[in-house]
Amino acid sequence: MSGDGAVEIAEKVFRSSGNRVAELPQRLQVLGNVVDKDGEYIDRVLLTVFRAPASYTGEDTVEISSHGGVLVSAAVLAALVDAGARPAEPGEFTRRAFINGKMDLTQAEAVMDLIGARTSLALRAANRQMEGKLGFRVEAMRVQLLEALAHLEAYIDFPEEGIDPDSSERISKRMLEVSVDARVLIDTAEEGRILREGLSIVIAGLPNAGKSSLLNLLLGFERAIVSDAEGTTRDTIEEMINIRGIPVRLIDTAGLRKAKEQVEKEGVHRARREVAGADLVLHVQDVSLDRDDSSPFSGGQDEEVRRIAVLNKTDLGVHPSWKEMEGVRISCVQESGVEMLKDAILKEAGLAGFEFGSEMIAVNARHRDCLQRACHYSEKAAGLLKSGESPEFVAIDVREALDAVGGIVGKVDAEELLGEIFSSFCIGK
Ligand SMILES: Nc1nc2c(ncn2[C@@H]2O[C@H](COP(=O)(O)OP(=O)(O)OP(=O)(O)O)[C@@H](O)[C@H]2O)c(=O)[nH]1
Ligand SMILES: [Mg+2]
Repeated sequence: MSGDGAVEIAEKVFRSSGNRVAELPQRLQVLGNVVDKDGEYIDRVLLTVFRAPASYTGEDTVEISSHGGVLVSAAVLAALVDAGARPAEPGEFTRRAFINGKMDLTQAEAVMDLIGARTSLALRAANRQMEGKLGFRVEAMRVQLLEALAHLEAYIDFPEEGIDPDSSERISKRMLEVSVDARVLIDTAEEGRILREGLSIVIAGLPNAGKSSLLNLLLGFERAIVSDAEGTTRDTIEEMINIRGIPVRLIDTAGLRKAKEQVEKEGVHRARREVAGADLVLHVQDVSLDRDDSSPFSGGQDEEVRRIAVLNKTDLGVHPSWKEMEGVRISCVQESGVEMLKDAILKEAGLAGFEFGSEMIAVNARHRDCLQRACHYSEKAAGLLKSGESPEFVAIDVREALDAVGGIVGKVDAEELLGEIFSSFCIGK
């Protein structure tokens, strides 16, 4: 519970051998019972009081650790609500922490990234952001812009002077520095997307090539049905895996062929759709058979997706027609070639030796949009200065850039923006 009244409400439900919650030392766990409004015992719990501002939200906060289980925690929550509390909205604790100045917006977002992280690399990136590494960089940009704006404002106050070439040069240098800094961060957005959402890899190819066998092999358990009947897989099957710290959404699909029957047709249709939207396609082929040069891909969009030729069933002996063919040779039955395939995947996705810069920053899509706006207006302002435009006009663009940069860390007044960010949190964070 957080906010005014948290301690008073806790008082009504908590019993601990005569201790009053209001008098408990803060940050010390105390053993006691939670009771309902009729004084009936619910659970034996530990309770901790945090006094403002030394709490997660910056407000008075009371934490109750009850036994696990759905009924127990529901009963404890119900007792608190009966005593005057209300359930938190999604992300409300972190939202309050942000509003009370405990963290900037990039740090608040990192809380979400942290909870959602699926690999150790994603976790490290979230932790860096939570430490304020991104906020720090953005703050430096803000200072540059504010100083540029202050100089421009001074000229606006004395219009008869005009900007002297020296100051003009200095201001435009600041603006260009901001745009360079912004570009460096924008370049991390693709890594950020992959760490947050996962690299999407689609397994595709002719029926019976061993696509589902490959999914199972990479996954480490028998997830998809494997059989020697062509057209075994109909619907797409999606699982998350971790390839050397990179989260990957691995998608098995129906064999690409001209299907006759309705369900398989739909399966092939779905397979093509997945292929067109993939970051990378693993084109699985059976090397024990004579090589057929015709592509199972339909041309157009799905031909443009990056692709790795995966030459499967090497254990059956390689048909001579595959001799010259480039690709990763594997056998799902013998479980060979997997590490080479992983190397190839990371290389093809541009993630070989994936390391962030020493600072491990990887921005999200919202940051990227703000940074692009900042970049655009900083460069525009520099251009206007160069062409001798009056300071009023230049200042308009500098303010736009400042607004964009401020949006990253939350230094703007935008209820709507906050609503959008925190509504994607889970309840209780
Ligand atoms: N010998 C050998 N057989 C394999 C290998 N990989 C898969 N198979 C066999 O090939 C057959 C087809 O495998 P699946 O994984 O079901 O093939 P698929 O590409 O998913 O097939 P569809 O879902 O029908 O498109 C099965 O009998 C597998 O056991 C391999 O590396 N070596
Ligand atoms: Mg299959």
